[in-house]
Amino acid sequence: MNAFALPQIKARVESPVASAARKGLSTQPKRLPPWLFYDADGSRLFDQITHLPEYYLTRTEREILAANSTEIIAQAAQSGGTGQAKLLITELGAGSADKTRLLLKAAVERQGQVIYEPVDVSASALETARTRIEEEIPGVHVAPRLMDYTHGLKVEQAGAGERRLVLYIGSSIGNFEPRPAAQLLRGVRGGLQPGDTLLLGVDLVKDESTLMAAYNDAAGITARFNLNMLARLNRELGADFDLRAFAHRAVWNQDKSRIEMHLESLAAQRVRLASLGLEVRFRAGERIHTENSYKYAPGQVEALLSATGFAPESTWTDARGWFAVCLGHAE
Ligand code: AVI
Repeated sequence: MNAFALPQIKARVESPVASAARKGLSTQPKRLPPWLFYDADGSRLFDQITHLPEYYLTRTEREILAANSTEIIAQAAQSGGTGQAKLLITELGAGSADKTRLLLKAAVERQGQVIYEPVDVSASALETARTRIEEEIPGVHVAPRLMDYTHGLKVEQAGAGERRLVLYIGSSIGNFEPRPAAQLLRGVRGGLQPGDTLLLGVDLVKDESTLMAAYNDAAGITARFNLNMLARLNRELGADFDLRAFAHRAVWNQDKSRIEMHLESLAAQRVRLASLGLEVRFRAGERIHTENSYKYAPGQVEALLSATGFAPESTWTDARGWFAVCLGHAE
């Protein structure tokens, strides 16, 4: 035997899905992180959610962008009193081509050619965005960036006469608690130069019945989206969750100004996660917290921008005041 042989240490490197499940199901109260929603099935279900009659968010933000994209692009190009800059557009999340298209078209009209950088952790989402956008909008060159932007934005500095416009639309910031949301935006600011801009879309507080309906749709698609998280653990970790023994629950938490999504165990039961060698017990009525979706009060989005290194410039909203899109420049 080699005298220098290292002791046999069985290193177990778990996948992010495995560690999230082990950690979240071994703590009290149980919770699973919302990024677990988005495997291929979950992404398809989310796309269906965005077309539901009750899910006003996507439609309303699109309405705002349709009415104001020319002005938004013009403001971003002139932001910080730097004259007329050429915009380089970065989007956090690969984005539904649908809403992004409105801004890209306005940018092409203004400057002829645009470089568009979708940033995402999913290579397939980036590839879909690239083909869709390049096919649909001549003048846009898509430069995908495979990256986790929640730990800071690492991008090249915009060139002379250029400004970067970062899009964080779709109210995705609402899925972060206040402190991580501010950390995320500070991380984005860290990758930008003064005069670069951020366009942030947020869902606003409104009457409870409208909010509740958006997360409890009659067709049951949001329930399937929520339950898909357990189906995913069955597929990827050899778990034996019985999907009929859990129910989708979405509730409005007034104190925290957020919709919470949970999966409630309908009976006392044990679930095995074979590849983790883990058995998890549930009491009847016990819940797994899967998502928060924060709803902002008017003025709160500007305060968030100011607190994270951006000077708010303009906010656009819809006629009902249900959703807001706010532009701020890096100070
Ligand atoms: C992606 N995010 C903004 C959605 C939301 O409304 O918070 C996710 C979602 N959850 C349930 N329905 C949609």
